[in-house]
Amino acid sequence: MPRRLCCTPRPPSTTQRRSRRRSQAGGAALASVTMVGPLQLKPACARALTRIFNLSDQDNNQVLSDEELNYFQKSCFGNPLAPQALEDVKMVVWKNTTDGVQDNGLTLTGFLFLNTLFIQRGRHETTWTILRRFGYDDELELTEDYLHPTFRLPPGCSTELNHLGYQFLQRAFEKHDKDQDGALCPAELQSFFSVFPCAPWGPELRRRVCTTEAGLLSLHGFLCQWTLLAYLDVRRCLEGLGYLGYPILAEQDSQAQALTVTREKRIDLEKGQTQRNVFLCKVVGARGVGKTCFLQAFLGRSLLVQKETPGEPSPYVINTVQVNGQEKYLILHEVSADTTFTKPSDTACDVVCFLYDLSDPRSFSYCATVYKQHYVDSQIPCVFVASKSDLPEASQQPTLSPAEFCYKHCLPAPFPFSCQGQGPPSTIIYTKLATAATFPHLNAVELGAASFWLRVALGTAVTALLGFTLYRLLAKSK
Ligand SMILES: Nc1nc2c(ncn2[C@@H]2O[C@H](COP(=O)(O)OP(=O)(O)O)[C@@H](O)[C@H]2O)c(=O)[nH]1
Ligand SMILES: [Mg+2]
Repeated sequence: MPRRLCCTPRPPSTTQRRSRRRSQAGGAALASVTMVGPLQLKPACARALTRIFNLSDQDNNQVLSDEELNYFQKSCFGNPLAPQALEDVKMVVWKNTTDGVQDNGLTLTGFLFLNTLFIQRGRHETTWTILRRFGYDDELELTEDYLHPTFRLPPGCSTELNHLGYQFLQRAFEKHDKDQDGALCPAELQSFFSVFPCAPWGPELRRRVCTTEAGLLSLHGFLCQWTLLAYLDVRRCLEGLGYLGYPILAEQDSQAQALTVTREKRIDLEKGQTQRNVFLCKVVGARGVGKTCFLQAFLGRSLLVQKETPGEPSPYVINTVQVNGQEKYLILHEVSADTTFTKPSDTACDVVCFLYDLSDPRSFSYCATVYKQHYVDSQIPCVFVASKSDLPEASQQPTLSPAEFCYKHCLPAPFPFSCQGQGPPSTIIYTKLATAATFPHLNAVELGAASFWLRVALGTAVTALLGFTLYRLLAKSK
């Protein structure tokens, strides 16, 4: 039994009864309906209809134009309104409300009035058809089927937004970017959130994606956030697209069509190529080596800028990098130094970035231990990074130096990194990480270790042992 849509239903007045009779005679009669007595929509119904109005107001000018009304009518009832019927509808609203029609379109007041009128005239089904089309059930809640359509994610696969998803989200962003400055200010963000039951994210987003210099959410940051959501929590991503009205506005069966499930990673590795566009990099290192700063540096923020960025640090950041001329999304995940690496999800990723503090003699051993225990036999590419390279180097305590350790394990030589200084930090290391993630089948030698060792050989200390191994290494890389 569907819920009642109105409070205080009243028997139709004489005028209404008369007008009903007239309206049966023809569409034009609608215009002469006079409303008497306030029939109130129930709050839940008014809320649902307000959300439907906001979604249908595609240019976000608070008015449904003829074109928007026709789109709405077509998606709810399958056919557009005849031009005369459209005029009649506006006329009846105009006659009965003070601000229901503006700029030759229907305002929210007008839209709610129209629905009240349907109900008052016993045409509840019309309003129910609208509500159901937008995913509401008898309780005026969005149905489970609507918010969470069936979506299968086999193990070893990941989820990415496809061009339909990006196109739709870009449109949603642009709709709310009223001043068209390419960023959403707090008021514009509030307007974007208006179709959600509660804000889908809070101020923590500033530490997760790139923002403009003024700290506002740019289109790039916005798309990054959705890419991260699709990758980490596909259920919430589908839900979010549902709140944004994806099936209706993109004219698709469900939000599932905005997403792609990637091929199983195992097959990518076998074939030596991948179609993926989103990669996950774990950032592993002892406490204090600079992991949080390394993540923020990926958003283009130097230490100085990071100190001025408000908010809690985020364990995830996401940005794009160019790999062989193609744009790829790279997610960095800061792995807490307390992690035990016992669950498969603790280790699973596309590339690992081992961070040690070049000025701290004890920080490398943590990386060496985690590498040997959890990654030495895996197919996951590993990259060692010597952080705080602006500070004087201390010799690391284990017997093998980081460079020797990497050499022994056929890994690229440690890459120096610093986010201290003027201007945005260098992005080279992030490109290296994304490249290693995109081409996991290429071993360290092919990824540049050979040229590094060549430089070592031509430069400083060359031991006899190194000479022989170098020869073998070079022969192998040919
Ligand atoms: N000199 C210098 N200090 C850094 C650099 N990166 C991080 N730090 C400092 O190292 C400390 C620990 O950094 P944090 O990112 O919190 O380390 P985490 O515990 O590994 O996440 C902070 O005080 C940072 O200011 C760097 O590139 N150069
Ligand atoms: Mg940290």
